[in-house]
Amino acid sequence: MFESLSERLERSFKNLKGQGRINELNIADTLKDVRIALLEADVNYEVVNDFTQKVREEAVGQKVLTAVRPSEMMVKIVHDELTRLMGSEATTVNLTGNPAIILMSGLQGSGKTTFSGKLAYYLKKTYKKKPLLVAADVYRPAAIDQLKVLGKQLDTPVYSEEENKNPVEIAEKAVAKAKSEGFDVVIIDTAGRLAIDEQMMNEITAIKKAINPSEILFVVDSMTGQDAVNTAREFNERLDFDGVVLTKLDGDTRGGAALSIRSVVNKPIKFVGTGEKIDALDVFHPSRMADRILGMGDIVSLVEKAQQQIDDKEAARLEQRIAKNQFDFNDFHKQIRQIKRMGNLKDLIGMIPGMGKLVKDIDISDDAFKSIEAIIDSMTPEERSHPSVLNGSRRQRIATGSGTSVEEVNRLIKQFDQARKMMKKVQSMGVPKHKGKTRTNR
Ligand SMILES: Nc1nc2c(ncn2[C@@H]2O[C@H](COP(=O)(O)OP(=O)(O)O)[C@@H](O)[C@H]2O)c(=O)[nH]1
Ligand SMILES: [Mg+2]
Repeated sequence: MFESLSERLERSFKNLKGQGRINELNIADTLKDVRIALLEADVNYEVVNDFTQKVREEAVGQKVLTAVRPSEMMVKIVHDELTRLMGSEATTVNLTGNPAIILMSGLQGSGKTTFSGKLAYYLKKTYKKKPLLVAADVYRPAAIDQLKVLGKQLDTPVYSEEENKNPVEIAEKAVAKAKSEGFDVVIIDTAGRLAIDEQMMNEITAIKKAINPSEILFVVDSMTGQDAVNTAREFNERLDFDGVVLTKLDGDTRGGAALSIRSVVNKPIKFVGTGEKIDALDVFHPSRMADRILGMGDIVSLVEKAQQQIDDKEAARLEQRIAKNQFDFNDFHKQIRQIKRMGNLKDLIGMIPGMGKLVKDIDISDDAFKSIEAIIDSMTPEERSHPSVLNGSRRQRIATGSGTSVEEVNRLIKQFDQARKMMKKVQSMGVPKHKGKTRTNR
């Protein structure tokens, strides 16, 4: 699966080998290669653009981790971005309702009937469910037989009406039967067409309306690449389905569908089919899929560990400085930069002790910290680490240098003092103490 994509991505990281750190310049070639790799894997053009843009932003803003090489850092960044692209979290089927009703949709040959059988097997095994399979593909007699064969193999009943050509009626009767006979899940296999057509869409929409399913799954052949994405878009517009099933991932699919569908239709991939056998079904895990695409799981965990260590070290250092009343404008500035890098300011602001008050009157936008940063930048190193030397003439100089007013400088310094006191107070109120601190107190 995805062999050539994996190979190409791996090769693209080699560009960065031996470089001291990631910057706009040395990352350019790598990004170009990543881009080509994705386009060749038949990933949607816009998705690729968005992807490389995000990777660039992430990479250039990264802290320098001395424990890992830039190429390793890039692997981790691309891995995380791939995961995000595929939806981050695994999501499963909605089994609420008595019975829960799961409706299949998709083109002919996508794997609906096969997947219906697989899903029945999976739900029996994993959730101890009692499913009823429903043959609502009324156009091909062979389709009903195919489902019956699967049902027999699984020891699961199949509801069908050989003479009835009305799939809506069949679906309704099947649900009624499930209710009266104690089946807790109804899986409805429907007819597809070779291409999108109006009749098929009307039919499945009518079934949806009649039985109000708890879950509509769109089944698609991953080998069809960009076509899969387009079909998904059309089905979603008509049906507003709940999730995607990607079949035939065992073949030599290039990966485009797996990587594009989620962000194009904004619906999660829930399952993948990996073979013709009844148990060839996997719950879709975005990060595991990213692992498989990159094939570099060990590097990813290496970088995670290094990041964790840096964060722990920094947190411990900061804690000590607050305790000793040494928290200064350098630390403050570092914090601001960190917050900016993390993105969504509004969510993060409340998480830092004392910080909420400091920015209370400031409009929280991307450049909320602009004047604060300008003021800190205009301080001398001594002023930054010893704010107590900031007398009137220094404040005047800083205001001029930063293009702000003395009032603004005064306000910042006052608020900084308050924040510092607040932090110390918060810390002495039983925030877990770091080992290093206990030692200095002895
Ligand atoms: N290799 C492979 N073949 C599959 C998979 N899912 C379905 N198929 C095959 O694809 C063909 C069409 O499947 P079917 O379930 O009849 O599609 P439907 O027309 O949508 O009901 C059959 O030959 C299946 O055996 C899969 O995950 N991997
Ligand atoms: Mg079928």
